[in-house]
Amino acid sequence: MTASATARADKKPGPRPAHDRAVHDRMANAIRALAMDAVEQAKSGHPGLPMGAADIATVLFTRFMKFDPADPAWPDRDRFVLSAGHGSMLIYAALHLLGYAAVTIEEIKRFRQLGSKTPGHPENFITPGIETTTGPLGQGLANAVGMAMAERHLAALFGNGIVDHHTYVLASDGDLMEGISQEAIALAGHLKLAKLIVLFDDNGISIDGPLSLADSVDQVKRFEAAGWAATRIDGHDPQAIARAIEQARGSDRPSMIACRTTIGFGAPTKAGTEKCHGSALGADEIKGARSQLGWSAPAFEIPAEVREAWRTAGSRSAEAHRTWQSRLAALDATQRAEFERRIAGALPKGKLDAAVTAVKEKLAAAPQAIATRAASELALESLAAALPEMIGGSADLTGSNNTRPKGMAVFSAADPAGRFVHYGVREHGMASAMNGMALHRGVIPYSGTFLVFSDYCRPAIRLAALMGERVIHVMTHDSIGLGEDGPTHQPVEHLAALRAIPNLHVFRPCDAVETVECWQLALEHARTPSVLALTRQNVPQLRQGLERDNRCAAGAYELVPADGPAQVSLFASGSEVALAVEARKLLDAKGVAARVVSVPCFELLAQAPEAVRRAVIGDARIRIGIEAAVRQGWDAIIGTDGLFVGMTSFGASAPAKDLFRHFGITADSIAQAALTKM
Ligand SMILES: Cc1ncc(C[n+]2csc(CCOP(=O)(O)OP(=O)(O)O)c2C)c(N)n1
Repeated sequence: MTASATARADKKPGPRPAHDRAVHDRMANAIRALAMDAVEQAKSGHPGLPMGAADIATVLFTRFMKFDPADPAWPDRDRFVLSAGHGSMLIYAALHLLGYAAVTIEEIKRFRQLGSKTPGHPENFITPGIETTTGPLGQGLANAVGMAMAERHLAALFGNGIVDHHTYVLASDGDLMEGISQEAIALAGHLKLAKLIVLFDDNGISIDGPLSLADSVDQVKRFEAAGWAATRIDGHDPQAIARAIEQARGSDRPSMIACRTTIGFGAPTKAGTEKCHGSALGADEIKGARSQLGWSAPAFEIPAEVREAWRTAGSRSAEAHRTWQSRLAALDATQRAEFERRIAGALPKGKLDAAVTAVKEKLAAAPQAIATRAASELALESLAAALPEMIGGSADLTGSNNTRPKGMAVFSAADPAGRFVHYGVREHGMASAMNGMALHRGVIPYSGTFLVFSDYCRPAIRLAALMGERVIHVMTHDSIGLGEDGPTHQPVEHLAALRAIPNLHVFRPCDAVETVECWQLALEHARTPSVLALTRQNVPQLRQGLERDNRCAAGAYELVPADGPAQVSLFASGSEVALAVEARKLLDAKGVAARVVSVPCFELLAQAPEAVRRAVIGDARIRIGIEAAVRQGWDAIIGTDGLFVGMTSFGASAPAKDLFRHFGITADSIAQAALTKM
């Protein structure tokens, strides 16, 4: 063998030879037994999927997957996404059997209990070896598309010797019925993500009963139509599974393998029916299953030879891991440091600060009365240059969202080094793929759509917040200020709805300077996703002069003090801050002292130290909140007796100026509200 051939062999260990059929069956039955026993003990859970998909998982994990239980975070491990998260015992059983230290038999016994490593649905932030949090069907599949995109991108930058892994998904009927799956499949097919392999647990059963009650799609044809390689096999035949996976690994397109399985395989009366989908089988059924499967070991006990076979499989990639480490060590020192920095998610701090300061200096020297979406583009020109890990995109609104800074190449099958993704009109798939990219590590995804379509992204944003992933959503056209497109496009309740999600930062900057500060905060918070709500319409630059501190960091701050002891506090966000500043002048002319507080981020204000919060809120007798959206959430700042100038209905189609007047969101009406309350 030549040296280069040896290197290749190191890099790509071929599949392990097949286990003897009897051995395979015993290994798969270990998954089935653990699933039955854990669900029975918890008196809740889903035994049907793990029992049905046990053969698939056994072949995949013991013969194909590249991973090292000793280092679940090995950057070049193959990813496995259990998109059908309700079947969590499948992955817990596999992790336990393969030797992942965190998933002990005690944890399996504590399935679904408080504080266990084996929660009801897989949580990546609880259990080492779990790649993403799944449960809401369809999300895992779309996350996996993002993981496969990140893999291609990083491979293009750092070489196949450092990044070269597959992303496998186990998806159920439910995953494929959800609309998000279409977005994910279409995007993956278009991008030719050849290292993405979906194993479809084609059991023809969902909760209500046979799939035929609700669905008659030919999934093979559907995937083929989207540019995938797709095939149908017997999901209980280990040889057929292995052959199909081998073929998929050689494909130049993403692959879907429809594995015909029997839900609850082995359960004497419930197999093949919805009765074993989501409840404990019961003692008699389990007894019958044990006898049918030829599994005589007591509950939670794995015979030594079966455990040994699984452990051997668990250590099969240790050598590949070692050779990967030596390739990383042999990398040019700068490249290696950059790869490690990016995988760790550490920002090049000095560079970020310098990029932010550069933008602020420009704005101080030549103030700009521009839309905050345009200010965001200005910020991105600097930020994206300083942070090569930023991968942008838009759901077909690139020119409106201003998310593609000049010179950012397009990510495509032909150029995976590109950093701008044309997601197409697929907001949900985009947001979910972004989660997958962030989970992969090595990239910071940001992208754009209209704020009103945050509803189309919401399930994925919620999961990003739950997982604590740094994804950044640029959401422009953030109020009636977008004008003529009318109420279908004018967000009214969206800020409140997004602010209701725990661990999500919703930023609504008032001008160009705040916009760059909010970008900085979104990037710096590594465990919190962000939404940047930005205007379509121009706004004045209210922050003049150069302030190096990030004033938005406290969530809110006094932008304009009152002339003397404040009688009125005007709190506003985004485009309405300029109205508050105008209203302050009107009040001043009437001898009323008012201060203006800009509130770019409710959540950061809520987290600020009590003294800071108190000082910002102040003690003026009259407090007025101003935001071209519903009041919900504002009482935390203005109190239940505070006044609110905003929206109480949907918007309308007209030029923006007319709409602000029509809905009474003007400097006059703000001043009038204060005077009436004096
Ligand atoms: C978005 C979403 N809707 C509904 C559910 C509730 N749910 C859990 S599993 C399931 C469908 C079960 O059918 P299938 O996906 O075929 O899984 P299997 O019965 O084969 O285990 C549903 C509706 C969910 N988890 N996510």
